Amino acid sequence: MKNTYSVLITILFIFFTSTLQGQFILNGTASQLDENCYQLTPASPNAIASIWQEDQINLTSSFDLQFNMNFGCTDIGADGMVFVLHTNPTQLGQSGGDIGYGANFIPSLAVEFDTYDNIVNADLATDHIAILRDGIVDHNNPGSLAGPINASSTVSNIEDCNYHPVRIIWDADNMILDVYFDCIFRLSYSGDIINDIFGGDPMVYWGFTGSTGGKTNVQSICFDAVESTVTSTNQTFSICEGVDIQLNGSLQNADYLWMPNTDLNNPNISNPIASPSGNITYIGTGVDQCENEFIDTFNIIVNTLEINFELQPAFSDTILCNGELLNLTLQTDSNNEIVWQDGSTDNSFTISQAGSYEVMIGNDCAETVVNLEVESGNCLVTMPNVFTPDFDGINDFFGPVSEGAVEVLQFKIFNRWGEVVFNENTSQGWDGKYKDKAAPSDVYVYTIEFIKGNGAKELMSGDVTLIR
Ligand SMILES: [Ca+2]
Ligand SMILES: [Ca+2]
Ligand SMILES: [Ca+2]
Repeated sequence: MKNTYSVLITILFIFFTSTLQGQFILNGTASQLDENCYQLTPASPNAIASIWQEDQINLTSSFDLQFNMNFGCTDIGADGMVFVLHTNPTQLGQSGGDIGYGANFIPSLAVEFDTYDNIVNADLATDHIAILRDGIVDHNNPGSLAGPINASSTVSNIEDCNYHPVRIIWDADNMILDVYFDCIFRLSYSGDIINDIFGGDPMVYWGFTGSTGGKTNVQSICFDAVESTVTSTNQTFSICEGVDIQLNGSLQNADYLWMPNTDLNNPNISNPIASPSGNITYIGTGVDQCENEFIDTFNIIVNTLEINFELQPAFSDTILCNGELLNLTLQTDSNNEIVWQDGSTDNSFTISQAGSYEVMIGNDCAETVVNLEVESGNCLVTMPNVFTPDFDGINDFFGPVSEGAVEVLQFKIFNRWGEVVFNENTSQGWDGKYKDKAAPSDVYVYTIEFIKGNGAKELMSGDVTLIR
């Protein structure tokens, strides 16, 4: 049974920590090359393609996407690819200068990577990027929101057979979209995308379009490194003792360093399996292909399968002393929740009348219920002022007198010269002997510290007359 439960828990955690990238829906000439790579267009004229993630994202949350784009090997080729946020996951656009995007995409927000200079669109002669909305590719139109600007900060041509790292970050709090190309910041758009473009609906599909026209190129995209939802994550998971959990770092397929590196199957991958025996915080630092660091924090709470606790005062000999309150204190693992029968959750509880009480102590994996029967009693402790240690069975010892239990912590008796004649932690008390001889009749001084039946500590002092 326990193993079945473990497997179930592990699967759930993998599901909840899955990243932004799921399955793509392929349209037009798009095809999947391998696990991480998709070809949008072959080198044939007027090809049109789009690929869309099958799950929507919510633009009220930030995202940080990284992927690698290959625009083919022919500088005189065309036309490029476009990153698009749109509402229809099967949408195809137009070929040629529309780059597989175009008038079909209302509403949409897009980042074009344009490798062909269409004069009619006021393109740049160099390969360029721009931020667009609603399918508009004409840079003279206000729908061309930012750019165009050279895609690369150093070279004019990106149709060079190489994969180029691209990063698109949506900062939902500040409503800023940033675009990086070849690890260099290139372009930014600031605006209320949800309301101004998508009519208030934050749920959109993300994907890519691409096309060729009279000129062609083989164009493809790889998702070797995909960041999930925010730049750095800080997540807390609660697991049962003995159950593994997978830590899913923000970056996939990246070098990672996890600290501490204990109880991990591999501290240098992005998604190690952790088998912690107690609460632990793992901090993983991943480095992407642009040398950016991503820091992921996983707080793992490990719940015991057995509930350990300590109740003070120990309950078997505890009573509610007449005229007093009974203050209970419960110590248990910090992961455990405490619920008293009145719904209070502190680790202390005050009882003012006799009766039945109950406390539940539990965590995500186990719980126990403790029933308390509280009886009232007389806890008054008195110290006699005279005793007669002649061993006739009457009044032979000097010590605390009580109906209830008394636990002596310290009990000292002094003679008139200040010598300690008795120093023992016993409630039976002093038998009147000092150094194995009968101490003389006299007045002696005492101090005593003890715990009463309700757990309360008390200190008393005074004098007592020994009579022979
Ligand atoms: Ca070109
Ligand atoms: Ca163009
Ligand atoms: Ca070019």
